Amino acid sequence: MRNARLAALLVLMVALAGCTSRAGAGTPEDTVTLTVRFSRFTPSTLDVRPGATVRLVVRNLDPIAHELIVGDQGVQDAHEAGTETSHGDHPGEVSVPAGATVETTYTFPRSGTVPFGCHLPGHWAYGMRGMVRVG
Ligand SMILES: [Cu+2]
Repeated sequence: MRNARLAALLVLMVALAGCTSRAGAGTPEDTVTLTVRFSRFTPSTLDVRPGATVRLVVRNLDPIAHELIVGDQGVQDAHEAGTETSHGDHPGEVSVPAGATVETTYTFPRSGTVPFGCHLPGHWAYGMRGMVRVG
């Protein structure tokens, strides 16, 4: 009888542990802070776990506005060519006013690399970009 109760408790504990180790979709598992200064991101290279949902906090120390766009090269090209001036509706895309700290959440793929950067005029070309390495 006592062993049966113990076994039930063990099953429950294992089930709960399973729940907590699997974050639901859109629930950040990690937080990374990107600092912007002189139109550069620091760090400019990030390592994340495969498939991780990451909360990205951006601290803009510059007296000018920036943005953070996370996404594959197609996303980056679209933003470089586009005219959208404010972001915040899509995961991984956020406007960063001068002196502000903002955040966005992005779910990375299972492998590969994902670029990020700022597409305000001239910023990408100047070097305001970086790379996320998955795995
Ligand atoms: Cu910028």
